[in-house]
Parts: sequence; C-alpha cells; structure tokens
Amino acid sequence: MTATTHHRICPLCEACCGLEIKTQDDKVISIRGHEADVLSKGYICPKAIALKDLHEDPDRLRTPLIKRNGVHVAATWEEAFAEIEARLPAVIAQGGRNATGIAVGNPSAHKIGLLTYFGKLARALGTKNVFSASTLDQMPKQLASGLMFGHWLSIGLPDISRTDHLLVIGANPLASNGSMWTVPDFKGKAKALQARGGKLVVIDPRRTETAAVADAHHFIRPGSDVFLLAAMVHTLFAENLVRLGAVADWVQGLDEVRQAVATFTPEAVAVRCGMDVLTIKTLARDLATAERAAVYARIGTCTQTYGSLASWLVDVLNTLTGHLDQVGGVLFAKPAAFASNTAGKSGTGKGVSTGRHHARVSGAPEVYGELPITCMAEEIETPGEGQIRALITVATNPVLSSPDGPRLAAALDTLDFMLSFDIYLNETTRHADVILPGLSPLEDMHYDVAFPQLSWRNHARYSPPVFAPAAGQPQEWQSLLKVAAIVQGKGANEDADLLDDAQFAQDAERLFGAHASAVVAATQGLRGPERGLEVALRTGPYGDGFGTKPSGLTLAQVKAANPEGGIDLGELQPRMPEMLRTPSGKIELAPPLFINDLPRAALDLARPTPDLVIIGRRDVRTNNSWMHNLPVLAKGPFRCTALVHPTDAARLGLQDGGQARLRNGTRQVQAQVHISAEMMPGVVSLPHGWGHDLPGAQLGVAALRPGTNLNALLDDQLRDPLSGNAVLSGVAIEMEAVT
Ligand SMILES: Nc1nc2c(c(=O)[nH]1)N[C@H]1C(S)=C(S)[C@@H](COP(=O)(O)OP(=O)(O)OC[C@H]3O[C@@H](n4cnc5c(=O)[nH]c(N)nc54)[C@H](O)[C@@H]3O)O[C@H]1N2
Ligand SMILES: Nc1nc2c(c(=O)[nH]1)N[C@H]1C(S)=C(S)[C@@H](COP(=O)(O)OP(=O)(O)OC[C@H]3O[C@@H](n4cnc5c(=O)[nH]c(N)nc54)[C@H](O)[C@@H]3O)O[C@H]1N2
Ligand code: SF4
Ligand SMILES: [Mo]
Repeated sequence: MTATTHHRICPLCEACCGLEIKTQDDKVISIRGHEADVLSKGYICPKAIALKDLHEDPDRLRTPLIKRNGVHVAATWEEAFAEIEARLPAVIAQGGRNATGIAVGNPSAHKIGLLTYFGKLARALGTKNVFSASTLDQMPKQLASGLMFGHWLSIGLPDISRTDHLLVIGANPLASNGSMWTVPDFKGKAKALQARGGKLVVIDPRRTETAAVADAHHFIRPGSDVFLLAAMVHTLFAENLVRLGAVADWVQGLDEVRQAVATFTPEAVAVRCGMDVLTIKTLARDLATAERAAVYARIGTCTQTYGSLASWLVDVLNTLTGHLDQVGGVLFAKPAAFASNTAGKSGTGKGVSTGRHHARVSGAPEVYGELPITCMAEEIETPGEGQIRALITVATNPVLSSPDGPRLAAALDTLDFMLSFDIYLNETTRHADVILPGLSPLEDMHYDVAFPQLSWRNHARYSPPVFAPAAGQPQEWQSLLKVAAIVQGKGANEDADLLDDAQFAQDAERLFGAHASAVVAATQGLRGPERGLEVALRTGPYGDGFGTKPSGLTLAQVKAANPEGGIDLGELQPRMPEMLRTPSGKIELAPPLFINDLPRAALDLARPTPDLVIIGRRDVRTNNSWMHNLPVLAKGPFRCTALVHPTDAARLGLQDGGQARLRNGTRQVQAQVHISAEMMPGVVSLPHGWGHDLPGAQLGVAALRPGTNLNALLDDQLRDPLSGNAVLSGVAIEMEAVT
C-alpha cells in the first residue's frame, strides 16, 4: 500500500500551522510541517505530532454516553437525543428560557462547525446565561478594541516582519505560540527582527522562554500593568513625544487621555510595578523614537482586575507613538471571510456596547453577548426566577479551567439536567447526564473563522477531512442543530440536513433579500459550515460577489489551493479609516468606560502589595486542560510544578522537589516546588489545566500524573468589572512546606 498525503491546519492552538499528514489505510504514519503553507511555511511544535495520539486515544469518546444510576454508559445517537428530548424541554417549560445556561470553550474556536453553529443553539435556547472561555482570557482586549475601533475582533497586530521594535507584555509566545495573534514561528520572526537590527523587549514577572531570547527583559509586579502603561502614556505627554502620524485625522479623545493619566507619573507607579522610574521612562521613549515599533500584550495583561484598562492603554501607546495602522507598526488583518470590519458600510458602524442585560446574582454586565463564566456557579446555586437548572457545555472544561472549580463541580451536581458536547469523559463532563462526542479533528473539514482576523499575514486556507468519520457519527454542527430543534419543540427526530436547509433559506432571505433564491441556487450541493463558508468567501472582500466580480475568490478556488498551502493574500496593509466601525467614524482614544475606571486604579496605588502572589504558566507540550491524556505530550519531566524564587524558598523553608501547601483563604492545594531564579521575588508560578485526579473521569494517561488544579486556589468572585474577565494573575497566597 502506498501512503496518501493530506494537508490540514493544526487545530490545537492559535498559530494554525499547516500540516502535512501521511496516512496508510486508516492509520496516520507521519505528521510534519507543510513547507508550502502560505502562513506557517513548515513550522510546527510538538503538539502537532500528538494529533495522531488524539485520533487514536482509546479514551476519546466515539459514542454518546448517558448517565444511568450515576454511571456513564454508552448509548446510541437515537437514545441520546431521546434522553435530551425527555429532559431538557421540561426544564424550560417549568423555569423558562433563563433556567438554561450554555458555556462554550476554547476548542470551539478551532472547529468551524462548533464556531458557526454554537450560536444557533444558543439562540434557540434564548437564555441570557451564555458563558465562554473568553471571560477567562481575552475579553478585555476585545472590549478595548471594540470601543476604540468599533468591532470586537478589530484587533491590532504587530507587523512583525517589518518592525524594528517589539514590546511584548504578559505574553510568552515561545511557549504559547501566540494568542490573539496568529504568528507561527514567532521565534524565527523575532530572530529575523533582531538580525535586521531591531529589538525585542519583554515585560513579565517571570524570565520566560520569550524573555530569554529578548534584547531586554523587565520584571513587573503581577497586576500592575495598568500603572506601567498609564505612566508610559504620561511620559509621552510630559516629554512631548506624542506623534499621531498618519492616523491623526481619525483620532478623537487626545486631551481626555492626557488629563486622565495626569497623576500616573513614573515616580508614582514605580514601586507598585516593581520597576524603576528610569526603566519606565526609557520604555516610553524607545517606543516613541523607534521608526517602526509595536506593543503587543496578552493574557498576563488581561486576567487582572484592570485588564480592560491595560488592554486599552496598549493601543493608546501604539496610537500616540504614531505606530497604529503603520507598516512595521500595528496593522489590522483583512481576512477573506467572516470579518465584520470588512462588511457593511465602510468607515463607520454601530460600534460596541455592554450591559444590555446583567447577571442575575452579581449584576455583572453582559459583554459581547456573554456573562462572566465565573458567575456560572452562583447562577446555578442561587434560587429564584432565572436560576440555571439545565446547563449545556460545548468543548469546555470549567471545573479545571475556571476559578473555584470545586465550587462549580458541586453546583453542577445539583442541576436537573446537564448536556455536554465533548470528546472526553473528564472533570466537567463527568457531571453531565448526556455527552455527545465530536469527531476527531482528522475527520473534520476545517477553515479558520476567527484566526485569519488575527493573522500576521492575510491568507485563505481550507482543510478537507483526512479520514471519513465512522458511519452514523454525526458532525458536531448536526448535533447542535438537533438539540436546537429539540429546544424549539420540534422533537428528536428531525433530520439535521433538512433543518440546516430550512435555516439557510431563512438566513439567505434576511441577508440577501431579493437575491436570496439566487444565493440558494448558487450554493446547491453544499451544506452546513461549508455552505456558510462559501457565502462568506464569495461575499467577502476578495470574493467573486456571486459573479459580480468574476476574478474574485470562491470556495472551489480555496479548496483547490490546499495542496499548495492555501492562498496567500499578502502582507497586512494600513486600513484606516475604512476598517473603523465606530459610530463616530473615529478611533476612540478615550472611551468613557475606561476614562471613568481609571480613578479605581488610582485609588489602588495607595494599597500595600502582598508578599506573595501567584501567576500561571504555559508549556509548549500542554494546552489548557485537555491534552494531558496524549502519551507523546505527557511523557518527559513533570510540568505542573510551582516555581518559587530562591529568596522566597529560603524565607518559606521550601525545598526543591519538595511539596508545598498553597493557600488562598479557605482554598488550598498542594504542589511540587521547583526553585527557580526565573521568577520575580514574591511571585510563584503554577500552570493551569491540571488536577486530573477527580473521580468519574476517564483519562487513563492524564490520571497517572494528575498535577494540581491552580483554579482550585483561585476565587471566582474576582473580576475585571468592565469586561467580566476573571482575575487569574497576581492573586495573594500563602505557602508552606509540607513534610
Ligand atoms: N488559572 C488559569 N486558568 C485559566 C487560564 C490561565 O491562564 N490561568 N487560561 C484560560 C484560557 S486562556 C482559556 S482559553 C481557558 C480554556 O478553558 P476551556 O475553554 O474550558 O478549554 P479546555 O480547558 O482546553 O477544555 C477544552 C474542552 O473541550 C474538549 N474538546 C476538545 N476537542 C473537542 C472537540 O473537537 N469537540 C468538542 N465538543 N470538545 C472538544 C476537551 O475534552 C475539554 O473538555 O482556560 C482558562 N483558564
Ligand atoms: N503550549 C500551549 N500553548 C497555548 C496554550 C497552552 O495552554 N499551552 N493555551 C492557548 C491559549 S487558550 C491562550 S489564551 C494563549 C495565551 O498565550 P500567552 O498570552 O502567550 O500565554 P502565556 O504563555 O500564559 O503567557 C502569559 C505571560 O504573562 C505573564 N504574566 C502573568 N501575570 C502577569 C502580569 O500581571 N503582568 C504581566 N505583564 N505579565 C504577566 C506570565 O508569566 C506569562 O509569561 O496560549 C495558547 N497556546
Ligand atoms: S504551534 Fe503547534 S499546536 Fe500550535 S498550531 Fe502549530 S503545530 Fe499546532
Ligand atoms: Mo485562551
């Protein structure tokens, strides 16, 4: 038998590398980087190889499970949908739509079926209790970008191949491979930057893998980025370094920003940041005087109580130094499909707002259609109208991923019904009454919906399935539609394809009016996400407009380009003011929500800082909570260690390799200590996504070295009040040796 070669985008992280996968019969025989891939040019990390383990993992679910007498048993698809029909509508009948909740997690961003069909189920439920991993992650960045530029996914991206100066704050792309920035082989691109005389500067409470290759690294006290950034902005004004450059005509709010940062002098913030005054000033001056420079900040700056302020100030800095929308500065992608900032009227739009409704218990405002995921436990626990009695989880494991996992786990057990779309019986899905498994990524076609909006280069890449799914196994979008139909009272026996056809006809009517029937006719033979993709590509900025621009893109062309690594649409280009979707048609430099929140931060400056705080950590061989069951990644040194600076270890009597108890109020966990001068003194680092020792899960490999659940230590009540994002970083803890 000869091997067959396939090309597929890796679905495991935001780098979205192009893979070359060789198969023989139904076996994967090799996985390598696809050299011709227009985005990743052959780069991969060790996780790509683990796709084989994932595909073959005996613990990966292939049939639905139903919980009977406390035990999960295999069921047919008919039985599973019948069980859902028997139990879910009853909850809605009794408690109304808000008696349901739905939570969606990280892998859905990497599956076009989940990403484009999740919303259909959420809309069918009609609940305001919609949660996602976004409020454990990047919601502050999305809120800041939304208020400044008019859309939630208008994210400024460093033009890494042409910049001379890159300031990285609270991100470790050498381990994470980039986030809110699809930039495969960050290391290679950073080296090229340095080779042409440019500088990489890193600000992080740990001397990370990225810091190790940087030209300069500065420690910062966790949670104090807002102070550093405000003081840098202050310095630009104080030293007359503000240059708006080419975007000057579009900027609104300069004076408000100047006034708002007036008290945040470098002298006022230095102690709080753990940095010296000159360093803060130099960071600002270097940024202002570099011809081509960019500030990139990520999860470390988001998962704090001032996450939105910090995210906003990052783009204030980019704007005030003349680097926004500049080649070699910060640019906006122009993706081929699905981008709201390429649709509708150009240069102006509805903008974004928050607080259209509020969480029932905490009163937290809705942001981007969601409530904070850290409100989920109390929304389940607290009686009254709108109490969540049925929960649907879609590709999420909040018992490990979200603060106070033990509290959430206990709450899940009190639900009347829980349904999980997941591929494992794990720490969260063990609580589900029904689990509907998705396909292996190798059985799924794919096109990235979100990441081309965040990519270092414009492109269009389509991945056909490598293997056909097992007979009778539905695609996840089909299962989502079936459950939506059950919720809508159509019963469990509707055909998913017919449901999809009906829905598509309706959507086409809404979107294309008089042309709807022509669009339906032009997409004959396609279904599901693939049909949505065809419409998005053809009506997108490079599309053929269904024949009105005959040389434009179609799905057929993107498919045909798969063996040669997709279609390259070139380097990012300046897009002002066309990409703006703010009501004013301006870059909103001073959104009132942020200006009004700065005094909260100013008050905080006076408070004492704790002796010991905890932060997270990522390792290239892990991914959040769900890849510890894959043998190729699980082997090697134990990674769930608590890194402690030598002076802290000495002060606390901790031994390298020994066990320590970490305490936050009444919450406590135990972890293995690793003494490391990488850490800023006073800061401990423990990775998240571990703790695979809970009963009822089926994760044979992960359970061998379960590690510690960092989120069992964190408080679900700590949030950024503007974005609802959880505080995962800089939380005060105590630590003691366990003998
Ligand atoms: N303390 C702390 N906590 C954190 C973070 C941190 O830095 N510190 N990071 C946060 C961040 S950034 C994120 S994004 C969240 C992630 O948190 P989650 O969104 O909960 O994601 P994971 O923990 O990766 O869990 C993914 C789930 O999806 C399932 N899954 C995998 N593939 C598929 C599939 O194809 N279909 C379906 N249906 N299910 C699938 C897995 O089995 C698993 O249950 O964690 C957050 N939690
Ligand atoms: N290998 C691997 N890759 C991943 C993931 C994974 O789990 N493993 N998860 C994926 C996901 S879901 C995401 S969202 C991305 C995240 O991608 P990144 O944002 O690059 O995530 P991290 O590697 O956690 O880097 C965050 C850095 O912030 C630092 N930090 C912590 N607190 C603070 C603070 O208060 N201020 C500052 N300035 N820095 C701080 C930490 O020390 C850490 O080095 O990674 C993705 N890629
Ligand atoms: S960096 Fe690794 S996990 Fe991320 S997309 Fe590339 S190969 Fe996959
Ligand atoms: Mo994330």
